[in-house]
Amino acid sequence: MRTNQPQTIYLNEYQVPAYLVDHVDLRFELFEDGARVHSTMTVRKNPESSQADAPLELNGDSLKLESVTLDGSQLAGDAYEEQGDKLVVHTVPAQFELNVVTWIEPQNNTRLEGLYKSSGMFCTQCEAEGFRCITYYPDRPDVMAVFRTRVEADKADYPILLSNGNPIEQGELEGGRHFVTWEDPFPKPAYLFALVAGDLVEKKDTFTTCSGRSIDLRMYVEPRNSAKCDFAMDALKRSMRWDEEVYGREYDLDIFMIVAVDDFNMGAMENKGLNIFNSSCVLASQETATDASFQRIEAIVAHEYFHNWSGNRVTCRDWFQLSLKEGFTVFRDAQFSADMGSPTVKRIEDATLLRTAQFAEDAGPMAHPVRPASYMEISNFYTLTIYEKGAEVVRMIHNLLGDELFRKGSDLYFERHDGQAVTTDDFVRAMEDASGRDLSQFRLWYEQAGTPVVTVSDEYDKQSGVYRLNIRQSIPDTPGQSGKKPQHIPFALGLLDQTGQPLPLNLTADEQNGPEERVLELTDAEHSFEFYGLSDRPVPSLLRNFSAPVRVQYPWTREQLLFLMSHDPDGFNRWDAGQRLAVDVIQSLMEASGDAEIDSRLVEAYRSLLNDTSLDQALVAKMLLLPSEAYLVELADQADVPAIHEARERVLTHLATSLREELVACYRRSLAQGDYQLTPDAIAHRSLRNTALAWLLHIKDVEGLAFALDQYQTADNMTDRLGALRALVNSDFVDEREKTLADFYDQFRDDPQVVEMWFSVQAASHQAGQLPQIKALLQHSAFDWKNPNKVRSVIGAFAGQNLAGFHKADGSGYQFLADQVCRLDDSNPQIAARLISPLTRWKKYAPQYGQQMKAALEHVRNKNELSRDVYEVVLKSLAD
Ligand code: B3K
Ligand code: ZN
Repeated sequence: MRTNQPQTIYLNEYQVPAYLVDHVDLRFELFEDGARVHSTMTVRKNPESSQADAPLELNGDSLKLESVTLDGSQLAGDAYEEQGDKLVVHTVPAQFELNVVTWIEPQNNTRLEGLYKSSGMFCTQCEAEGFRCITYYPDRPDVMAVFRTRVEADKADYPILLSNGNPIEQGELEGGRHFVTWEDPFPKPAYLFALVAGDLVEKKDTFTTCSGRSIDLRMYVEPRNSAKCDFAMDALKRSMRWDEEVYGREYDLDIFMIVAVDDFNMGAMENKGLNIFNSSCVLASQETATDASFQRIEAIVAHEYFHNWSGNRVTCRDWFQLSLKEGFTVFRDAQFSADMGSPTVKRIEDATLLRTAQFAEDAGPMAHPVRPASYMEISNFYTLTIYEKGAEVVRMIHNLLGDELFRKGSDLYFERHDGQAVTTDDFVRAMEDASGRDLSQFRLWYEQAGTPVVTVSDEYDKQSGVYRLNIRQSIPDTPGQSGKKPQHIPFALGLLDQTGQPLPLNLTADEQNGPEERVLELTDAEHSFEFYGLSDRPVPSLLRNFSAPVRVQYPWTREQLLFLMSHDPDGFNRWDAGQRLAVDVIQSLMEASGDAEIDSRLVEAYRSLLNDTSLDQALVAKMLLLPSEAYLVELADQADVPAIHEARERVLTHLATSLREELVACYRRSLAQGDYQLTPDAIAHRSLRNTALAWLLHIKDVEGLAFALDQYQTADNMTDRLGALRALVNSDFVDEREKTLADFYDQFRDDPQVVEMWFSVQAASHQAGQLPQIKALLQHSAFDWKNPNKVRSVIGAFAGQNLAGFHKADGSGYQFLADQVCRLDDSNPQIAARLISPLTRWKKYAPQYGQQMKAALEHVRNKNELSRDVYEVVLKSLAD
């Protein structure tokens, strides 16, 4: 057990930096047994700091200090001090040049923070606090400097040497070595620093900006990946154009580079001019990537590119402001993806993630506001709340202001704060100033954690023709926060008549032709809204397009849900009505003892979805997917996973058996859709086909088996090949499953991204992913403990997606996870802290499970030398 507890950092203790750095000159000498880093900083006292004679404090982690020189004189040993994670220089003048030389060992860096090696190349990850693993530096985002970086390495092994900005000089050195010097004219925080050195192939393209400047676009990948770059390059160009057109943002440097690396803790990183990507989030080809991967790649390429303005040109003052860049940038990439594909489908996907995982986070022990007030380890705060809820908060501002004023607000924000490190409050203020709207109550979205619950009831008076909605909001207590104030919630709604026609929303008796949709603004704990001139009781369509990240409670009847499923003009709410109906059917099966009947109306609703080809097939493809087990857990009080799993499987079996003919027809129809394309419609057909296949195999249909084997063999793309494999893996056809799995591995064993899919298809399956099988996967020759993608694709998929395999009454799944977390904590704490998250919600589960989960957490807590990352998560999860 650890003895010295890590410190908590508080937002309200923020102080401006005592010293500023204007320029940094870096020189990296890269060798096989380590790297020497020479840093020369131009430093001055911050005129805004009240700490008059403060010593100079620089952050450092795992560094070997070789020398410190101030204004050309080497400092004597008593002039400075290395204090754990700091270098303190006791007395410094008002302005000076400081030179620091450190020795680091990238080849032994398994944390993948700072400078490290991945498949033979050097690369970096500095956000949030990785730069301090490279050299001593004021590693905080409000210290912004102009960086010049010289990289030196062996020329044969590392022909490509990259850093931020534009290349300004290159040349040969003795001993077969060479160098390249890069200069980034835009002042930036150290977290945006990047360096890459390796033997990489270069893919070239260009982009002409709106003002006519020609930008060199470059992708650098290992030679074996050179055929997998086109899609990302195209997505990059579309992102650049889109940001000009929609936000008026032009790219600023002369070159923009993307590098793919295999070992990476997260998806990608927006380093200025040199984005570094996890290979799985950038490399793709028709044969090796699924539709979901293509869409993810497009979104991440856009996201990192958009950060050039929302994050880099305007950055965060401190890490409490993380959502300033992440929430805004996720909102921007969601708008982009909606424009590139189907807006309704994109909204459904985002809302699904939010309702399944972010709501769970917001109701658990790690719940925190979009702008947290404290943290121990900032790496733990790259959360769904910061990213996804943060994006919803920006979306609500967009909805309240409308397109035009929102754009005025974002223009003002970028113009006012260009080159600055600012706060979420500055963002909201720019929106207020540009629009004239008062967002003071709205700011509570940044300060209060927890998902608001909006409870709706209604009354209709036939005589007066008045329909009244009573709307209450409440926000649950979260760790450290109770008694919350009502928030400003934009609540979009419509009313339908009995034939499904939209009704005018007249808010006064005199109004005649009110709009068919309104956004009500909820600001009090309780409101009543009256709608006039209605000759019949209407059916309400609530929270259209998921206009706020809240839970809506309304006593829908199944009749109303069926009606909305087929009539609501709001595509999102059509889907949502179907989900609510399916949830209701599954939940009532769980409540009823014995063999309760399954409502035949659910079957009929799915039958019409399958039969009616005039419907938007992209929406149908989404509507056919039953609510996930994870979502059903989230909705439960004391979740009993095996019971949830069994009830959901029963509904699936019943639907598939009753709709067998329709499924076969749907399968055949969607197969006849022509050549491979990456359009929303083609994607929808592949999704329909693979859902039909999965359902048929679920009921062990032999014709379905023939379809699956044939599709597996003949597919010209990975979506269909993997779809067939997944259907087989989740079926009872054990022999075919094993044979196909072996064949798939043989075909793709040299492609790490595909091998990762192969791992996760098994680990996420309750058929192929029971604990002994998971343990066998960890022994597989392709498994690699040092590679985060492999760890996620087996252990992450097992604990996060294979709920029935993971949640066993004997606690074996939990104990297994705890052991793996302990093992990983020594090599890569960030990954360990993420992996443990399924255990943190132990209070959510029925006691026989929850207690075992708690015991597994306690086991982790008792480990020696726990990292700060895992310590914080375990401590908070076990708190009362
Ligand atoms: N900003 C990075 C995330 C860094 C995570 C550090 N632990 C990627 C992104 O959100 O674009
Ligand atoms: Zn981001």
